[in-house]
Parts: sequence; structure tokens; C-alpha cells
Amino acid sequence: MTPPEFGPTVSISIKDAGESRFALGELGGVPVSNERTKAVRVAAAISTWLVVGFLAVFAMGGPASAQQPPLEVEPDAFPEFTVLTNAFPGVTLSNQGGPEATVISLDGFSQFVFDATTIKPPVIDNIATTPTLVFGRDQGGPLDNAKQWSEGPVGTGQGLLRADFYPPADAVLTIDLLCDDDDIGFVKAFDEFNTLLESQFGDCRGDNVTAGRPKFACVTIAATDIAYALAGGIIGEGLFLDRLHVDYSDTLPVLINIKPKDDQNRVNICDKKTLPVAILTFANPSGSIFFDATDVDPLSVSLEGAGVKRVGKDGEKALHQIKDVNKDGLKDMVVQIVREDLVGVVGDTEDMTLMGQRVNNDTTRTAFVGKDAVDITQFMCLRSL
Ligand SMILES: [Ca+2]
Ligand SMILES: [Ca+2]
Ligand SMILES: [Ca+2]
Ligand SMILES: [Ca+2]
Repeated sequence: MTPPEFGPTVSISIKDAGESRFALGELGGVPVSNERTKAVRVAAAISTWLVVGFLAVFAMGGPASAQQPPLEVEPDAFPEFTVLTNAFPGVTLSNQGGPEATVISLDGFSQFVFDATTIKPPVIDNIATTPTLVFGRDQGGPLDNAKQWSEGPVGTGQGLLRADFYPPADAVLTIDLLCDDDDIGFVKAFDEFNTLLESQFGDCRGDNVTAGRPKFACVTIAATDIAYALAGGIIGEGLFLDRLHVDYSDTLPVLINIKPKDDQNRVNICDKKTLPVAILTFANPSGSIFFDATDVDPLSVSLEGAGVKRVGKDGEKALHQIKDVNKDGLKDMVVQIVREDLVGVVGDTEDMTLMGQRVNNDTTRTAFVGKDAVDITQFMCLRSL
């Protein structure tokens, strides 16, 4: 069993995932909390933090490693009911095989947890492995079903959690399968041709109660060129999912924001002004910095082949600013792209890809890639395209 990685002194960074907030009443009018549930929830949160805090202090034992930490695709990174679809760098989350539904963060309470002494359900408890939230869906209906993941059968209202990676990840994936009864689940990784690269199963049968807690299985996959991964229970076995970690061995994904002050991303490619693009710093909820944009070499950055505007006596510097663009307390980098160098960009809407290099503490470099969708206009174009 891998100890949880949340420390006692780090605060969970609550991020605003834009327009993606859900009100309680929007989830099918389901009563999600009463006084008793609230009390249980608070008690569970406190005890979880005490236990994981102790384990984290025990596990650290020294200064933080300078190595690249994994990306923590963690529902607890955001408030409950936050849409998680594009909340993490390079990872798009969706629901496969179930009803039309968006992936959101939900509490980990299950009505199906077995009583440790009588081995009889139900005892309502939170079975999240990291503080209190798990992956869920905004499908309406009973909340307990909205956080059960399974490959079927059709009609259960359950689907598999799908994570698409951009760029395709050379990575080690881990995810916790949280079994609320005798479940068997899996994680499977595929390449862009839907070829199965690897699958790993987690089995909780016959041992679902350990010291009053439901069992969880942490399953791991290591592969290159992972285009997407699927996780959940096998047919007939719904289980909860939490703590997806992606440990990259090659190119890192970054969150970027083309025209940070324009949510529509309307890009007039005939404008003479430079095009601002924010490269965002991303902190894991455990406190480690997955990507620090202030370490980016702005001279290395390009957007669809267009470089950053050069300034200085010999044009030896790249025009950029360091500032907190998304107001999360972490400084980001804004580069100014030379717009007339955006060759071959003629579509109405398309994804633009930004590439570059981060300079590491030991002066080695790590490549990164990010993308953002833009709405192209050609207002007042005087050049031929
Ligand atoms: Ca969690
Ligand atoms: Ca189950
Ligand atoms: Ca924008
Ligand atoms: Ca920031």
C-alpha cells in the first residue's frame, strides 16, 4: 500500500477552473448533505489529514528532491463539483461508455462500505485515498452512482474514466481503485491507433475490509506513447477512482493561455502587434511544483513555428514578462509571439501548439508542449495568404 503523499503543512491550492463550477442544486436536485453527513465529512477530513500528515512527515525525512515530480491529477486540487475536463496540464478527462456526462470532483462517501465488525453494509464512509474527493460524473441521479466507474453492463449508468494525453505520454501512470465491495478493476493504456499497450488489474475480492477501511488497489502502468488510458471496474463491478498520477519521463505538458485577457481567443493574424501567450506555473495539491514557468527559456519558445519577438541591441533577448496571470499566487511567464511569422495558420478555429524548453537547476533542459484553441480572423489583411 503506497502511503498518501499529502503533507500536514501544505495547503491544498484551490484553483479556479473557469466557468466550470457547479452549484449543488444542478446535480439533479439530489440532497448531497444533511447534518449527519456534514459531521461525518468533517470528521473524516480531519482524520484523513492527521493520518496522511503523519505518513508524509515520516516519508520525507530530508529536503525535497530536485527531481521532476509526477503530475497529480487529483480531484482534491479543486473544490467539490469542479469540472475537471481540462483542469490539468496535458490531460483531458472524460467518461467513456456511460451516459453523456462530464468528469467532476465529488466527495468519496459510499453507502456501500461494509461494517468492519459485522461485515454488513451499510456504513456511510468516505473512501477517498487522498483527502476527501474522488473522480465523479455530473450525470444527475443518485450521487453514489455518479462516482462509480465500470465498463458496464449498459444500463448501469456507469462508464470508464478516460484520460487523453497531449503530448502522448512516455510515463508511469498510477491510479487508486477504491473497492466498496468485492470489486475487480483495471487501468489500460492505449496508443493513438487504439492499440492496447498494457493493462493492469487490481483485485479486492474477499478482502475488502482492512481495519475498518475499504481496500484500495494502486495499479501502475509504464509505457511510451500513451495516447489515452481507461480505468474502472470490470463488467458488473462499479468502484471509485482517486489519485491519478502521471510520472513523465520525456516532454512535459504545460497549461497555456493564448491572449490571457481574451476568453474567446480571437486571433487576427494580420494584426501587426505581437500575440501574448501565457505559460502557466502548475502546482500539485501536495505542494510540489509540477511546472515552474519562470524557469522557461523564452528564446526557446515558439507557437506554430513563430518565435518570440527579439529585443535588445543585437536582438539577443526575447520579449517576455513574469507575472501571475491566473491569480493563483504563482508567477507565470507571458511571451510575445511575432504574429506575422504564424505561417500556414488559415483555419477558422484550430488548436495552436506552443513548444519550448525549461532550464533545470542543473542547467539541463526539459522540453514542454502546450496547446490552446483559437478563433482565427484575418481582419484588414494586406498580405497574401
Ligand atoms: Ca482525492
Ligand atoms: Ca463495487
Ligand atoms: Ca485566452
Ligand atoms: Ca499563476
